[in-house]
Amino acid sequence: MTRALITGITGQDGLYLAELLVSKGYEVFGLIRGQNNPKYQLVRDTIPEVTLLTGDLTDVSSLVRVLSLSQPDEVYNLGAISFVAYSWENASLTSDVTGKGVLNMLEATRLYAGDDIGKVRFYQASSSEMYGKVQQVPQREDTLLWPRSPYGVAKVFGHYMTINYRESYGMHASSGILFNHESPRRGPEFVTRKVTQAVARISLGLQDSLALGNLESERDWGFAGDYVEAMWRMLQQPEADDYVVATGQTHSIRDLLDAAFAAADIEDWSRFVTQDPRFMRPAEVDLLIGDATKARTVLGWKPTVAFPELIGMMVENDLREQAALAR
Ligand code: NDP
Ligand code: GDR
Repeated sequence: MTRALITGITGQDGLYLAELLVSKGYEVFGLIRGQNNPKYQLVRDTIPEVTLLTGDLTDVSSLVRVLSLSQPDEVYNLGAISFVAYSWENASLTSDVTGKGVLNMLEATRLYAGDDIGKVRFYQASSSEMYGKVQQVPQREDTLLWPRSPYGVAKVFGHYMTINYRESYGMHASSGILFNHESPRRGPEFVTRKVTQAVARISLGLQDSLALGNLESERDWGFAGDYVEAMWRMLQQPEADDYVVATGQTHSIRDLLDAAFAAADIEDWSRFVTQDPRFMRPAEVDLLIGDATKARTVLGWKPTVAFPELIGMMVENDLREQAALAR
C-alpha cells in the first residue's frame, strides 16, 4: 500500500487530496497542528481513513517525528499561511511558516530518506502569487517571478528551495505553480467564498450589503478537486519537475459578482456591493492567467469545471448551508 503524508490536511486542498489518495488505495497520514485544533473533527468526519499526527511546519523535530511514524512514499507539502492579505500584517510569521516551513519539510524529508533519496517523492504547493507584477501573459513555468506580497516572497523561497533540493540531492521534488482554485470548501476569507456566502445570505434575506476591496483584479480560477489530481500526477512522473496548473481563462472580481448573483437569480449586484478601503491591499497582483500546456502534455491533466459552474456550485452549497444555519 502506498503511503502519503499531507501537511495542510485541514485546509481546502488537503481534504480533496486526502479523498483522492484514499480512493486510489493509499494509506494517508495528515499533519495537524495545535493542541486542540478545531478542524480535527472536520477531517475525522470527512475522511475517517486518515491518520492524524501532530506537528508544525516551524518545528523541524516534529516533522522528523511525523515522517518516522508515517514512513511515507509521497509527501505533499500543502501547509502554509495562505491568506495574502494577512501576510502583510504578519510578515515574519508568514516567512517562517510559508517560506522556511518548506525548508524544514524538505530537510526533514531528506533526513528521513537517508542514503536512499529515491525512496520518497515530494510535492511543494507553489503559487501563481509568485508572478506578482505582470511580466508576461499568460504566465508559464519560465516567466520571471516578481512577488508583490510577503506571502508571495515566502512562496518564491519555498519554490527555489524545492528546486534546490532536487538539483543538490537528487530528491524527486516537484513544485506545482497552482493558480487560484476554489470550491465549497474554500475558506470564507478568500474573495470567491466571501462573495458566494454573501450572495446566499442576501438571497435568504439575512444580509443586505457586501463590502469588498479591489474589483478590477483578474484571476484564473479553477476547481480545487481538479487541481489535487495534478499534484498527484506530478509525483507519478519518472522525473520531478515544475508545472503551471491553471484553466487559461481569467475573470475580474466584477465577473465573479456577475456570476454569483446570477446564480441566485439576483439582478444588479451594484445595489448591494460597496468598496471598502480596508480590503484594498498595499500592492496588488493585477492579472493572473496561466498557460498549463506543460501540465496538459506531460501530465495529461486538464480542468473539468468552468468558471460559471464553479461559482454556481459554490452558491448552491452556500444557499443550503446558510438556510440550515438560519433554521
Ligand atoms: P488553506 O488555507 O485552506 O489551508 C492551509 C493549511 O495549512 C491548513 O491546513 C492549516 O492548518 C495549515 N497550516 C497553517 N500553518 C501551519 C503550520 N505552522 N504548520 C502546519 N500546518 C499549517 O489553503 P489551501 O488548501 O487553499 O492551499 C493549500 C496550499 O496551496 C497552501 O500552501 C497554499 O498557499 C497553496 N496554494 C493555494 C492556492 C489556492 O488557490 N487555494 C493556489 C496556489 C497555492 P490549520 O487549519 O490548523 O490552520
Ligand atoms: P489571492 O486570493 O490573494 O489571489 O490568493 P483572494 O481570494 O484573497 O483575492 C483575490 C483577489 O480578490 C481581490 N479582492 C478581495 N479579496 C479578498 N480576500 N477579500 C475582499 O474583500 C476582496 N475584494 C477584492 C483581492 O485584492 C485579489 O486581487 C489566493 C490564495 O489561495 C493564495 O494562497 C494562493 O497562492 C493564490 O490564491 C493563488
